[in-house]
Amino acid sequence: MSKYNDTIYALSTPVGKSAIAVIRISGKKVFKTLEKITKLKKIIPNKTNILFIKHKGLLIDQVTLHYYKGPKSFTGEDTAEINCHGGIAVISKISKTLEDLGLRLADPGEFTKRALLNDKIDLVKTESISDIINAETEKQRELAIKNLNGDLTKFTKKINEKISINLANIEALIDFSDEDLPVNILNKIKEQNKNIIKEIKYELKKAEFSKPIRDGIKIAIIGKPNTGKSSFINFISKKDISIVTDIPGTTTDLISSSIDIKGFKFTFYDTAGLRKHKNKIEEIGITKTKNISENSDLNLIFLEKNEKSKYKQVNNKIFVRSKYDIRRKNRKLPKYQNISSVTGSGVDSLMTNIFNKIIKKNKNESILSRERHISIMKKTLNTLNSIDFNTNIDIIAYEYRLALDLSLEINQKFDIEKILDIIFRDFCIGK
Ligand SMILES: Nc1nc2c(ncn2[C@@H]2O[C@H](COP(=O)(O)OP(=O)(O)OP(=O)(O)O)[C@@H](O)[C@H]2O)c(=O)[nH]1
Ligand SMILES: [Mg+2]
Repeated sequence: MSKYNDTIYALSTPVGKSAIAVIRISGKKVFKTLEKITKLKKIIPNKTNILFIKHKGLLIDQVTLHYYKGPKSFTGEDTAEINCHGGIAVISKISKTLEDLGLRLADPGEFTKRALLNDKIDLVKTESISDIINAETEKQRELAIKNLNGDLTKFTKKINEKISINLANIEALIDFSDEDLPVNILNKIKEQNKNIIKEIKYELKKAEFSKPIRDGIKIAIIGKPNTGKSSFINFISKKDISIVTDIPGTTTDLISSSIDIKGFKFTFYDTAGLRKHKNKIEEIGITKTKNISENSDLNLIFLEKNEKSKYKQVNNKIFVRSKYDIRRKNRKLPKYQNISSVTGSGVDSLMTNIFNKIIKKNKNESILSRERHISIMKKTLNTLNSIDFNTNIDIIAYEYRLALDLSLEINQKFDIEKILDIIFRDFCIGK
């Protein structure tokens, strides 16, 4: 049974003119609504119904209609998908009709939220639905579909089960006095604990690679004024996203551009660079540069001359010298990546270098990629790691229970309100 009393509707396809648009409705009033707008006495569930929709005697559109009777639907409630023509007036008329009939426009992600709270999908699947919709590159899609397919749920179930079994074995020892503890059983428990730790560690190690896939790889472009930073971001983005002039200090704010390189999402940030500021605007710009430089996966440092030593404090860097086309006799400085944002020379080689520096070959991606999952697994690992098996068995059991509670959090709905806001922040209306 659904936990909701109201019936919602939303356009599930993007706003704008298109061949077909899908309007989704879900809730107790779905069937009554369909009766009113179709005048049909019988709508066959799970079949394509082709019909005209009308309201108050007015013909609105010819549509195909899918009706799913709850609980056998995505949300667990009565649900319908109206595939109407994707004209702006059609969408607006159907929306208005549904409002007139007492339906409410859904909040972002509300269909999925209902599916979760009506126990049709688990928390991890909810997150992967958001990830698959938001996936912009092939690698992000691959990662999201693995989790939608249940790979992460399988992993966490396996870990939870192993921790539970070990906990049961520990609890079985509670009745023994500390002196009479069966040493062989305690040793087995310790051994098993080590195995669980190893499995979690292995997955967390791989996650170092998966998280940047999900979140995108951040590349900061820094360096002195007029070194060609903005020209470079414009060149690789194939459009003028950042202002270029010969006046030093043209760029003040962060300008970002995302580029798909072999299925990976790379986001480049053009910056004001690192230098002394002359006014408040520049000061803010330089603070932003410092932040992005410290939090990026790689820094491209555009050099004016040989001021390499100025950037000793910057980690993960590639030195670049631009304007190769106008440098004296096209002088190539072997220590740097020589490029030109006018002719494009050297840019491909720089991009390959960036890719190879970040994407390590033959790395298996982890199924852990969300910060929430990684942080829960890290906390579980720390708890398991810190257990002292020479102490009193009651204390060991207590700490083991803590570890189990932690690892269960990945797919448990307690404290749901706290995490729902975080998860549904990324959803669009209609999903
Ligand atoms: N010939 C040539 N000129 C370039 C190249 N890259 C940049 N320039 C020129 O150098 C000047 C500065 O370029 P920008 O891209 O604005 O440099 P910037 O590093 O972003 O400068 P700030 O925003 O002031 O920090 C402009 O006049 C550009 O046209 C290049 O590869 N070749
Ligand atoms: Mg600039």
